[in-house]
Amino acid sequence: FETAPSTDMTLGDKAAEISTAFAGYEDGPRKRLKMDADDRPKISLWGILKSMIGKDMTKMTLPVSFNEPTSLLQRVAEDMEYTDLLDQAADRMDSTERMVYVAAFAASEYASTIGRVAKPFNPLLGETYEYARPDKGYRFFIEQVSHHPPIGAAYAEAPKWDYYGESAVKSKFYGKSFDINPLGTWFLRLRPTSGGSELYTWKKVTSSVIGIITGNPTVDNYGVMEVKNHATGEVCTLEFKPRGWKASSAYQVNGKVLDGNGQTRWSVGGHWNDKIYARLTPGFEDAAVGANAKTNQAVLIWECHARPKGIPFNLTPFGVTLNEINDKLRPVLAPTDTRLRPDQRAMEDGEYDFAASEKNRVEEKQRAKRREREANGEEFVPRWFHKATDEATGEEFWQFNHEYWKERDAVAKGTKEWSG
Ligand code: CLR
Repeated sequence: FETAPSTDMTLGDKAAEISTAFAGYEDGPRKRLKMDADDRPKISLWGILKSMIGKDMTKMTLPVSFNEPTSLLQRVAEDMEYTDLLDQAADRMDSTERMVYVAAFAASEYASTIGRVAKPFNPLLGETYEYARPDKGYRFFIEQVSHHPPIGAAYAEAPKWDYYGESAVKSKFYGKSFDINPLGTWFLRLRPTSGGSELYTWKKVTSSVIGIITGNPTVDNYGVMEVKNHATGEVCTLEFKPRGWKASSAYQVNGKVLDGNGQTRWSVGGHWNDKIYARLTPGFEDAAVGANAKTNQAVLIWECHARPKGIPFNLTPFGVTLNEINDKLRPVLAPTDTRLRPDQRAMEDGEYDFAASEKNRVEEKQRAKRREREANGEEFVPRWFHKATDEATGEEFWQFNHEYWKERDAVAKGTKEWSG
């Protein structure tokens, strides 16, 4: 694997633009929650769920102790844990190598689901969430643009890539399993350091809570993911094996990278909870210029971060950083930001009764607002995204208007206040 030297000056401009988002993030991400262990009451999932067969998640009223102190918006931000792979992808000279890293990124998004059988807070309509990482050079933003069906529209950007799409989840409880189908397409605009730009797209696979009846609930992820590079015609298909009855298929993911002519160039595989490797297809060794990929030995592409035991709610160390609030961030956050939700904050601090009553209160307020809109013949209009059609795929998507960070910058500089 050979790294291309950076020649593109616009990368520096982009970095400078993104850095305006870093006001408030000076202290670096937090390492722990207020609590060291959660003491949620252990209730049988089946006992509560058995009367809800056929329902989707939005229609289920569950005790707050089934929640974890993240919102669905923040769960989308968890996709950012392994963006190093995108930076690495951009630095590769060969487009099939770039694909290997992009596909590993798409698969890495599932590592955080281990041990997380809990319901994220359902975002309110118009709720937003921002997350920036000066140390990694990216910023992320998402808005809840629809309540029924629940849709969050997201846009993340770094000097070498933009990652955007919608998280629209269709869920249904089948009794045996609770299935969550993400419907939206995800887009990655990669700016390889060797020049040009490439659009990649993929759809997420099915997440499912299994083992509910047997009292051993587990999150599984399965299905076929197709990552496409629209600039070159290369495709990586990744099959996430269902856990099934054989322990050996648990967490397994396998696939291959096909070039524009449909020829297999790489095989990719491993476990989405642990490591992903890539191996060159014999006969194509010349394509990879780097030393370790010359032979057809497997190259380690991705490795899951450690999951120390004893973090409340089984969060990952990355997940712990998401709902942080401090005196630097508070004044610059939009008033709609998840971090300001009192119910979720109470949950995080272990005040479950207060979390439940606050959750009820904010949801009632939202219902009242909706009735008011309906009475006035008004429709909710998202503030930061609007519907558009993507030229490469012909698909509808939520286009970011890029106003959020500008407005926030003005707020941080004290020249403006968040409006309405
Ligand atoms: C998986 C990774 C994707 C984005 C995504 C969307 C919806 C999430 C899912 C992830 C993980 C599992 C999830 C789901 C919504 C509900 C479901 C959190 C993050 C939980 C496990 C359902 C729990 C239900 C019971 C407690 C009843 O990139």
